[in-house]
Amino acid sequence: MRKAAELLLEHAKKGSRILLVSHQQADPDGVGSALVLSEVLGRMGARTEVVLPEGMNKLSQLLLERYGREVSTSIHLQPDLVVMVDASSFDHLGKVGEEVRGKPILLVDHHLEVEGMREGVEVSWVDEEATSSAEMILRLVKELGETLSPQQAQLLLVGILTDTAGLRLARNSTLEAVCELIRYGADYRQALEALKLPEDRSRRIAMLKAAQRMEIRTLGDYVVVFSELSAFEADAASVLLRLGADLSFVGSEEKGEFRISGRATPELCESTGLHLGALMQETGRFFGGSGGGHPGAASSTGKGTLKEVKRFLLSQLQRILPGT
Ligand SMILES: [Mn+2]
Repeated sequence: MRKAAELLLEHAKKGSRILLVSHQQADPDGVGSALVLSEVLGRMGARTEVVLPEGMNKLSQLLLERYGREVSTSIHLQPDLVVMVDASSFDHLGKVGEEVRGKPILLVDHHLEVEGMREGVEVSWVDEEATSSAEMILRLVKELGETLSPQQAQLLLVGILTDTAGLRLARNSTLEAVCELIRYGADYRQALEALKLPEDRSRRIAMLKAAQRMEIRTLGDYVVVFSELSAFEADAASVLLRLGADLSFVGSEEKGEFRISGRATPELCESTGLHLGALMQETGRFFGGSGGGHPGAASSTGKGTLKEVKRFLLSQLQRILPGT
C-alpha cells in the first residue's frame, strides 16, 4: 500500500491528470471506490476523471443519482496515471482496457490476482484478504493523510455492504472499517436503504425461472446446481445457494458466446480449498474469454455453449472436490 500511496502523492502534488476506471457493469464497490478516490485526489491537487465506458449495474446507477455524482462514459483526459479499481485485468475493463494498456497504471484490487498483471502495471496493490475495494480505499485515504466527508464515507460503506452481502461475509477487519466509516459520518441503516432495488417484477420472475430450470447434481457430499437465464445470472446464483445448494452456476448463452456466474458457500470453500475465482479464470482461458473473482463468487465469459462449459466445470470440480 505504501508504494500506491507514494505514487498517488507524487502525482497529486504535480497536479497530474489521473484517470480512474473500474470493471464492466461496475458494482457499487467499484463505482464508490473510484469516485471517492477521485475526489480525494482532486482535493490534493490532481485533475481526475472517473470513466466507466462499459456501463454499471442498476444499483450503481441509483446510487449516483441518490448521491448526486456523475461519471464519464468516454475518456476526456490525457492521463499521466491510470488507476484501476476493483478490476483485476485489462479484459475486465472492456474496450477501455485496450486504451489504457501501456500507460502508467496503479492497480488497486481485492480479487484473485491475474497472472502477468503485476508486470504490466507500475504499482500493483492487490489484497485478497480485503472483502471490498472500499476498505482498501479507506486505508489508502488515511495513508495519504486525507479525510472523508460523511457522504464519501457513505459511498464506501455502501461498497462494503455490496461486496459482503450486507456484512454476512464480513471479517473482523471489515467491521473495523465500517466503524471507522461511521465515525466519518456514514450511516448503516441509510446504506442498507440505498442498496434496496425498487421492486422489480422481471427480476423476481428470473429468480423463479432459474429455480425451475435448475439441474441438480451431487458430487461427493456436495450439491451442485446449474441453471440458465438471459439476465440476473449472478443474483440467481446467490439465490440458488440460499435454496440449499453448496455450489451454483447460472449462465446465459448468445451467438456462440456464454457468460456464467458461480457461487459457493463459505463452508465449501473453507473445507475444500475451492477458489471459484481461480476456476473461472481457468474457464475463461480455456474458452477464449476471461474470468475471475473471489473464492465464493466469480464469473467468466467465453466462446462456446453452456453445455460445454458445464462439462468443463464438472470435470474440474471432480478434480478439486474430495471424494468425487
Ligand atoms: Mn469489489
